[in-house]
Amino acid sequence: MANVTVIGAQWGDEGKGKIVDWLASRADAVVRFQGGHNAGHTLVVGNTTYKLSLLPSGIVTGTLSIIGNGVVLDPWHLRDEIAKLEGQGVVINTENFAIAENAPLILPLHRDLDGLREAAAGSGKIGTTGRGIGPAYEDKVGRRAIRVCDLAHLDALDAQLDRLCAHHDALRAGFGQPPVDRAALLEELKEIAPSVLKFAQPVWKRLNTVKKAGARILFEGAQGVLLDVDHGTYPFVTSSNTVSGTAASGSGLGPNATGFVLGIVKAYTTRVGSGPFPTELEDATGQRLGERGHEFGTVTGRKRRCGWFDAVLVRQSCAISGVTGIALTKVDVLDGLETVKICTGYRLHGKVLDYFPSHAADQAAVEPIYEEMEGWSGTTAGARSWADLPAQAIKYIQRVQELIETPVALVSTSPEREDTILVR
Ligand code: 2SA
Ligand code: MG
Repeated sequence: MANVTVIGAQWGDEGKGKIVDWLASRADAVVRFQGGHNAGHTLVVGNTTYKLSLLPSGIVTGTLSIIGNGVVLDPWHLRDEIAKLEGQGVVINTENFAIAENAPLILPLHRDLDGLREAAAGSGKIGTTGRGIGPAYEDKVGRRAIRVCDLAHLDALDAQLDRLCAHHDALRAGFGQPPVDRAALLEELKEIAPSVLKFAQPVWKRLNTVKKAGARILFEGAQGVLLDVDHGTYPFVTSSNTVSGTAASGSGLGPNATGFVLGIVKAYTTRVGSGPFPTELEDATGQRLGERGHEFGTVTGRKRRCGWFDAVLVRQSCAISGVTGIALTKVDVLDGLETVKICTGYRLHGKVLDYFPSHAADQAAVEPIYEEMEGWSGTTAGARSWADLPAQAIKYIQRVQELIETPVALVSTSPEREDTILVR
């Protein structure tokens, strides 16, 4: 296996966790390069279910797992997630886990601000995970962030705290909130510092060393291309770049390291949070997809919106992210439907579009153009080869591949690691 970069090609929750876990057992290092504990990756190994949100999925298999500089790190959440996994028997130590010393921290004041803004936005809210992701990235770009390496220099943090607190105090005042309790923040940082510093290092260096030694590196994306801050359904996006290119900048390896770009694609579409969703089904079929697909957020438990497969969106995601091949997941959720629909284009003010436009009002106004296909009555759940699939399901997969102009490399037929069809 060469290096692989796994990204979501829709709005997240495409089933990346299972695929990453499957690939992690064949990799020498697994790297998270963007996002934070807003991600939710579910891994089912045998009888055990692991729910990860910040740690790279490789941690479960004992593979070297790295949190890159592109991630925003909540140190308290990190401590809790490590404790939870250790409680499930997972071994986490400095041999198999490292954190980029230049990664910015998510602080309690970021979570506060995330919540205040969402509450104030009413029906115009983004529907964030409330984890402080956006405000933490803002402070990174605003050059105000406290970073992992600062935890080793907390006695020299005065000037940085001045700038950070001046900014946040002004914002908080706008919401009628008291200023940041600086002394308490510093105390909290002092208390948490050792549990993070233990793993902190220049991971760009470690990664370059393992790369030179021929290691196979797996880059684990979070969320999906349609939530990318540049390419997604702005402003209903997350605050990081979720496209494959971020694997390089978010880890400290050049773009030639990203290798095979595997786009994870769900056989239908889901979205959690607000924003446009052309193929959304607010009827019994949407309900059925949600129930059969267990479509609830891993992090927040929110019910996911469901709809038909949108080939226009996925074609666009694959192009923007240079996807080499896709893994198609959750085909079994479509089992038993009499007919299935695929969106092949949009109608906007009388014109036909073969792409998703950038303006929010246009994104909300496009009407999907559907192609209808016969469904299949047999089951695809647990299939491990093409021969196990009903003929009509194969036709559906082939049509998806044609429309998105990207080959299908894998088909996943259940959450189980081994229920996977390798196409090429
Ligand atoms: P944020 O918190 O600032 O990143 O939210 C901004 C938007 O990004 C969406 N978002 C997600 N969408 C799908 N899955 C995500 N992870 C969790 C999961 C979500 C959960 O895997 O289930 O448990 O609710 C994720 N993270 C961020 C979010 O819904 C906003 O639309
Ligand atoms: Mg998820």
